[in-house]
Amino acid sequence: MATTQEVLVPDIGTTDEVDVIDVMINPGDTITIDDSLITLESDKASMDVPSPIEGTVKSVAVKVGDKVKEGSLIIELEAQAEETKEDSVADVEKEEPAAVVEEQPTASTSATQEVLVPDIGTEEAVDVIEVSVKVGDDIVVDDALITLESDKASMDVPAPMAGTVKEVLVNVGDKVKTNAPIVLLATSAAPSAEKAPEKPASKEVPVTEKPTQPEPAVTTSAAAPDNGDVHAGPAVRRLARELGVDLHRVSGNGRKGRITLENVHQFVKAVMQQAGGGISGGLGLNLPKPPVIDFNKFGETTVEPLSKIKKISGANLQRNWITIPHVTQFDEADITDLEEFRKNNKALAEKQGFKLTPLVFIMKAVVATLKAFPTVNASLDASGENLILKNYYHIGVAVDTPNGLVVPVIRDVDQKSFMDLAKELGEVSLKARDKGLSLTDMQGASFTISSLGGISGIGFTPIVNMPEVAILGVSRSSMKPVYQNNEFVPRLMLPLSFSYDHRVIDGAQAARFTKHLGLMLSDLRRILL
Ligand code: CAO
Repeated sequence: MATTQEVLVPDIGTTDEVDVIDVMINPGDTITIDDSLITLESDKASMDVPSPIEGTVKSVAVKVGDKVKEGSLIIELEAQAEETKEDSVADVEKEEPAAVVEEQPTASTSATQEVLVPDIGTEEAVDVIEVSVKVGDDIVVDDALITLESDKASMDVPAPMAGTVKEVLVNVGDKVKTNAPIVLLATSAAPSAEKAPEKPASKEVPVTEKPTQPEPAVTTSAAAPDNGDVHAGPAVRRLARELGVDLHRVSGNGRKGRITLENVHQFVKAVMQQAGGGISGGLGLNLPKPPVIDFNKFGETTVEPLSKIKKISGANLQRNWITIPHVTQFDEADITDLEEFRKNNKALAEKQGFKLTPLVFIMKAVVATLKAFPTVNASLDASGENLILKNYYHIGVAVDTPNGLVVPVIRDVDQKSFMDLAKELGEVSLKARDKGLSLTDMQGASFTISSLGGISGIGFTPIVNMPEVAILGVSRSSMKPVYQNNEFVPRLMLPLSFSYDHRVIDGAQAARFTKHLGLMLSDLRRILL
């Protein structure tokens, strides 16, 4: 049977009137015990008023901006005489305070309360990963005391009452179980009944859960943002006020979308990362941090620091990969005749002390193609609005060294013979592997070639070497049946992978580029035309 009950403002620790800054319910809402009804704010603190009973809201007697005091009517509630509350997902999400042991209760003066770890849903000890309070802190109801982390989830333990922290009984790194003491609180009054449930549950927040990507919104004006109408508890509002966070910009992942302390912390962290670089390198991206994993849990490990080259080239590769919209065009070039020519002249090169590999022919064919497609031999200027076309043909060649990838530059490739190039390529590769390259040796390329042809593979997606706008990847050639003049003939085919900056080069242009390059490679005499 339904009965109508009035819910009044409880003892709020002052006889003064306080402001109603948030009303979370509407007539017709079905609420459960401890659902926040309104938020009150005095000069010193703000606090949520939770519902002591469950039922359906018949009428709401207050609105934002009203002033109320202890005993003021908040709502009329149609309550069910018989409780039929079922265990549901909402129960798991319910934000409940920690358990309390009253040490020296007095009627209305001061008392010391021991706050215990609530029922954390496991008998195992879990880690204390954060202690949010220190001795002397004045805390209000729902302020986070500590954060616990198990294998599956992390959870804040909120304060069940207001008071001053007399002693903190746990440290970061401790392991605690349900009912372990957390803090001793000096309180001015005994805890109110509605804030000391018999078997409290903790709110679980999945470890992987992140707020949705926020826009930068840390308020820089002197005035605090008006957070009155958002769904957040007093501790969260206080933190937001301190940090100047506009809570309208923060996504809440608490019960009914309520904003939690963690949501505010994550939001501020994301904004700071955007402003200061962080993992996204100042690119305005809110990328999640890579997980920190102790691999020793799974087996024996050895730590090997990355080489200096890997660290430097890694940062550049990451920037280029993220900032350049890449597309890779794959194609094949028939190099049967080229290979015959190369083999015929290989011994000549060897006599002079160097190797004549397909790469030098590819370099020459690339330069002839760049001349036909000048926008590929180019860079975007700093504004990103102009293309700088280069009238020189300096080709960067990716060289694999024991310490990592380096890209020495062979200058004026258009003005050098195949033999000159073969000799120079041999020399710079050696210099690169002996760590003998200077900074100048690696500057000024207008286009880069990365050849894995000496190793293996049928294609890959090379990363454009900024400020260039394209790069050619070359894989290992192989004999393939090619349909020519009504029959299949064996031809030596060279796989080409042409990655380009789509802001500068479009797909059709890329396809024409690789087609033209294929023509050059299939008959080197075309280079001279
Ligand atoms: N198809 C078939 N065979 C090829 C080939 C290809 N595309 N390219 C080279 N070869 C052959 C060569 O002819 C040579 O064989 P022979 O000795 O019988 O003539 C053999 O493979 C080894 O060549 P090489 O690799 O020593 O010489 P190269 O001129 O082709 O390359 C260099 C020089 C410095 C580019 C290369 O040694 C190198 O470091 N490549 C790796 C570049 C790299 O790591 N790129 C990845 C960047 S993205 O991470």
